[in-house]
Amino acid sequence: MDNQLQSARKIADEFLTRRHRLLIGGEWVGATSGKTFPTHDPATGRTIAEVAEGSSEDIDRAVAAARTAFDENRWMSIAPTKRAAIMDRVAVLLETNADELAVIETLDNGKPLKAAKDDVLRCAEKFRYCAGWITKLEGKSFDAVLPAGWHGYSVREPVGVAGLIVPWNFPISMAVNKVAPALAAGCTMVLKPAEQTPLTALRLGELLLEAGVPAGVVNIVTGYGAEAGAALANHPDVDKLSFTGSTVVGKAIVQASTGNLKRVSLELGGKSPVIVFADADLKQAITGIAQFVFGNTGQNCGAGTRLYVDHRVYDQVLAGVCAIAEKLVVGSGLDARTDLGPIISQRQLQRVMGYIDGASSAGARVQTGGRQIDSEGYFVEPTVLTGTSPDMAVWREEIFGPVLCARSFQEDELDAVIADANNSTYGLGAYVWTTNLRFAHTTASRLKAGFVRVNGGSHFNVMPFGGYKQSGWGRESGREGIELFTEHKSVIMGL
Ligand code: TXE
Repeated sequence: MDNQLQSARKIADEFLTRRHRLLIGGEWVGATSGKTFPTHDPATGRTIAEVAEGSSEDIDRAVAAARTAFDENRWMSIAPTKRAAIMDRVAVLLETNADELAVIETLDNGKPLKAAKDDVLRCAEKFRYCAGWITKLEGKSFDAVLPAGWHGYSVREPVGVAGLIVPWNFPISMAVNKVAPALAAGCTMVLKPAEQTPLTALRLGELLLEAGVPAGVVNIVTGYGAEAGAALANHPDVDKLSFTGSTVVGKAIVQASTGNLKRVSLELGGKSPVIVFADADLKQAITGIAQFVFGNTGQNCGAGTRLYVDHRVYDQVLAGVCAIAEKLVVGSGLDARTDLGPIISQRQLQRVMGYIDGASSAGARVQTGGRQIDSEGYFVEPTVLTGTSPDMAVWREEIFGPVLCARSFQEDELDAVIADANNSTYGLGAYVWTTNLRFAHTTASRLKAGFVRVNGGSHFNVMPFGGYKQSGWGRESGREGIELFTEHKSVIMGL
């Protein structure tokens, strides 16, 4: 471990031993019940910290604090350029504390340190990007298209108090993906991190205060989904709920929101297809396929998990992806050699193994991997399956582990492949590997997915991100991501 990392580890260890409380109205407070819950290092299964267990009463307190901050204009009364400067300061603080945040993230979530640090640095970029929108959320004038004698304009206003519920696969990134646009739009908020990974969100709370975000604008309540999460989704004084997580809970949130018809945006699961044409740059495709399915140990809503390869290059692609899978080092995220960290929990590990074992029993072939790694912690081998059929759960359902299902297709079967790729309750992402422009454009337009990546890529913070069908509602990132936290008001005036 180099010196920089050693000192980050020391600061992170000091952070872990603190009392982890709730952030309500600018103060760190214990849960009303006095209860705490443990958070674990998935690489060892051991408890690393105790965190305040927020209840519905704590959600009430946090929502009240956010409401007061909103009604008192504590955030919006700050000039737009000054608000942007505060958000820029958050970005700088994230960068300055990136090593320490990365260590905390790795201990809490398991991901390799380098990946955790990249996540933190991307969070800084997200804050900067969103800060830029503060001065650009202007409205429109309608005078030129109105009858004579009328003056009409529209304004974007913050929606009010936002509830933000985030998962454990990218803990700090998911929190920032919601906090930064909500702040840019002028909202006040209550953030509920995942119970498996509450720690970096709490550290983020400290940095927000340090940067000058006023008390009560961002409140953080750690706790379980069924209690604190459900209370936030049901709360009559929450104007907007932004959720990332499972489709099952997404549906529960929609139902919970009907009480006051709060605005809801959802970023849910996926089962993204990957189509490889024979003309693809195979080296690039093989690396990309492996990266998009095994990255973050497959715990990624956009993972490319259903692979269709033109039969002429199928053997080569399959062998290439298997060779990468076999070389990936699975282990503790703190070890610099590690490529893939653990699965988040024993429960998720069992779930992943259930899919693999179920597919093997149903006749699928394990080309590589397929086993749980016998050690402390929750490790599984990166796995490639063939011989799966569309009726198998492993082909249809989101596994959220490093598991790829592969099959080949004949050149005259493209229509069937696209129909099959679209035959999913999900529609988050899709991947196409080809050097042929016609294939690239026609396939991208035919796939029912919120994002299509041709020869790799990302949404780079600026492009819309979200899904068709049961992958969600709304698009995060870009202008739409900010507008999700606004109301559009029109004003008409007789002159
Ligand atoms: O998710 P949950 P889980 C998928 C993935 C994974 C599966 C289960 O397939 O295997 O979901 O993961 C909060 N009201 N994704 O069970 O439960 C919870 O506290 C309000 C895809 O961990 O959806 C946490 O903060 N909130 C996904 C958050 O919801 C509730 C990322 C997510 O947890 C709640 C994660 C309730 N009733 C899992 N119940 C993605 N889209 O990236 C739970 N929560």
